[in-house]
Amino acid sequence: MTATSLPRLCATLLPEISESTMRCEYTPSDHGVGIVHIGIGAFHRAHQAVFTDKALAKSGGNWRIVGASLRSANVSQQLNPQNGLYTVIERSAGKVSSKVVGAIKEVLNAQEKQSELLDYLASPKTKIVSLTVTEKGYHFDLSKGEINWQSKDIQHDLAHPETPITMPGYLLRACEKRMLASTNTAAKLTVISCDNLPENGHIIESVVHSLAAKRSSELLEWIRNNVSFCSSMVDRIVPSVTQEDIQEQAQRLGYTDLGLVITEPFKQWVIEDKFCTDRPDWESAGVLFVKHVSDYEKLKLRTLNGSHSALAYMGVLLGHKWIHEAINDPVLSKLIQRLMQQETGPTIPEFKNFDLAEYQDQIVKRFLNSDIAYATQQVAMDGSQKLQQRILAPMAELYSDNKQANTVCLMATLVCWLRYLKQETERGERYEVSDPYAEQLLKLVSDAGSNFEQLINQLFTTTSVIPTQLKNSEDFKQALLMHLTTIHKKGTATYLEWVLSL
Ligand code: CS2
Repeated sequence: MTATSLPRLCATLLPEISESTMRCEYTPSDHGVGIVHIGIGAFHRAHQAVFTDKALAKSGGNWRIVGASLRSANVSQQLNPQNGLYTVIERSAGKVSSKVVGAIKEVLNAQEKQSELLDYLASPKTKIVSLTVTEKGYHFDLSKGEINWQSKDIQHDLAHPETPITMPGYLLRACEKRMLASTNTAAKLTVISCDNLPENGHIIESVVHSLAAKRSSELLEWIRNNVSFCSSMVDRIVPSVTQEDIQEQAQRLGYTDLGLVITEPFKQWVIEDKFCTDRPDWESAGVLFVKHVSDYEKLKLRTLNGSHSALAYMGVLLGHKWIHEAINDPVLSKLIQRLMQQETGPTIPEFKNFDLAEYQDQIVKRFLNSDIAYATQQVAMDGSQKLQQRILAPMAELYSDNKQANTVCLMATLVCWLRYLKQETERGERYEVSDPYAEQLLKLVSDAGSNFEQLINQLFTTTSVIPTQLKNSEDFKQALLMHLTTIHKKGTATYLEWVLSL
């Protein structure tokens, strides 16, 4: 489905690309593969692959990437006919810049190319496996702090370890193949998590270790000795690309690119320096390597992602389609400032020579960037997987410090998420809720109706959304009840004004 009549981007077209679009500054085919990336969506293409592209241009090496999609053939169809090439378009303040990235060699759709993917994952030439599979792809229960054994997909992988379907299942099988092939020197592997989860590397380490322990003690031991799991904090706002974007950009670029990504100029990657293998010269591309990444993760998850989620649920209910519209709403703008300054801000650890207020201002400016339209519904997805690290963890900390007064905007986010699960905006427009637990959550909200005691009890006892510490707090329960009753009686707009008056 080529969207335009202009020629398709590919290796042979590369020399003909006009000067205004920068081409990758190296010959991609000169470099072998050293990285497998699982979950090759737009975010990876606009983030880790861009850092790797810069490192290849600067210092070379066999660091090209084989991307894998576990569930869909879309990206392989977009990129393989283009020899893995695609354009990264940065847009802000009316300015546009474009660059063709050559870091990706090819994309494997796991459903069709499972054994090829497992071979790449197990190859000693692959030193690094990086991950962007979204929160739900980890099959980890944050509130219990352990692998979600109830997950049907995890149960599948336990029963069929040689033909896995989950990301952890693929990692486990890759390790097993490496162990079985080991001669004198084991093929070590570094795994880097790039999803918005706190201590994401530790999470995947714990999930893989738990699975390995069920398989064999020998495998668990091999993984402990030969695989390191690095946490990382990733940041770049990357909206989904539409067919209209592809059409519009083709006219400007002079070629058709079905794999292009549109993003903001800002990007940041902080990685825990725990590699047991070599790595690309990512430092030269601006990556920061640190001993502990969890403070950076807290900073970003609570400030940017927490505010994003607040804007998303409040925004959808008030009829704002885009994040830049939501942040332009005076009430939402005040709420977000207060959320960052008085609520999440005080829970962020201090960094040397770092100005938190400036960071918060920069985030508001990034949200205001209307040149990259980011849908409130995109951020609203998978709330059951996002609220804990973004909203409920800082709230629990504030409660334990007896600072309940500074949690009203956090509470409003939780309440707007519950109201969002009614699948109807204030004006009565209907929408779909996308969440791995959608069925259960929608039923819970609809069965409870205006019986909010029931809603709270069900939420506490049948889901793992609310952390135990908050569930045990009578103050939290009473506050939640009051907020739910108020939004129900007054409607979202008046409710949010009331929140600001507290
Ligand atoms: C967003 C993130 O969709 C979401 O949940 O909050 O994807 C956000 O845009 C990125 O984390 C920015 O780095």
